[in-house]
Amino acid sequence: MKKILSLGLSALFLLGFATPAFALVTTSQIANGAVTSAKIANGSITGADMGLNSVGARHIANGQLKAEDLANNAVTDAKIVDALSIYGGTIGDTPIGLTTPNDAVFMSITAWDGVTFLSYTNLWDVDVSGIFSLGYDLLWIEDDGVGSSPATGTLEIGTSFTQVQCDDPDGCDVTLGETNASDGDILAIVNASTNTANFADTADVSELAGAFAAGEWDTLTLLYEFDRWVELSRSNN
Ligand SMILES: [Ca+2]
Ligand SMILES: [Ca+2]
Ligand SMILES: [Ca+2]
Ligand SMILES: [Ca+2]
Repeated sequence: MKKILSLGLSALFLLGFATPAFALVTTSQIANGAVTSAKIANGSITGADMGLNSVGARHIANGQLKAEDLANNAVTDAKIVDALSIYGGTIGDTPIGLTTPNDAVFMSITAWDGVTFLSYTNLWDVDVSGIFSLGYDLLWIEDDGVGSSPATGTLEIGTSFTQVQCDDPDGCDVTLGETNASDGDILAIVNASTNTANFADTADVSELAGAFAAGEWDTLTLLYEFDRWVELSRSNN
């Protein structure tokens, strides 16, 4: 009688009339490649079907996860660690703390073209605890080869420190340029040559306390005020 009952149930299963409570299907029962994406309906596997950490980096081939696979704003701030560590990479066109001032600590920052420091708390615009360096630029004026006539050159600000090298034994007449200058620019000039560098007191261009014939190692410091350079100080060294 038992035998007959057992045969009867098996027959029912084969005919699809009943579903046995079998154990879950394990990976060992699925041949490699047996389940392809074509056999899985769109959306049939959801996050609830997968255990925590069940999909690791080793399951995603290089380049397989693309922008179109992620809905807009699918990765929220909560899913990203607070500490951003980039090893051997760069940040391109990525604003950090764009609208709200944020703190960032770096060992070293190199910026091309320009850096603007804005005051948010009105405590400090720039707080330098190390060496404050003005950079270095050189205005080299060659000997014009004309005796008793000074050579001429135009000093256009490139960095806040410019060294003048005058090779003309008759001296060099240096004109202050205004093409690169912006309101508030500071320019410290040092004559590093034995020949004299002459700076004129010229209205609308270089407003000095008077003409300055700078000898070797003499300095002239200027501030650009709207539409002209004005003298801050000079030193006869
Ligand atoms: Ca000359
Ligand atoms: Ca001017
Ligand atoms: Ca003057
Ligand atoms: Ca001197």
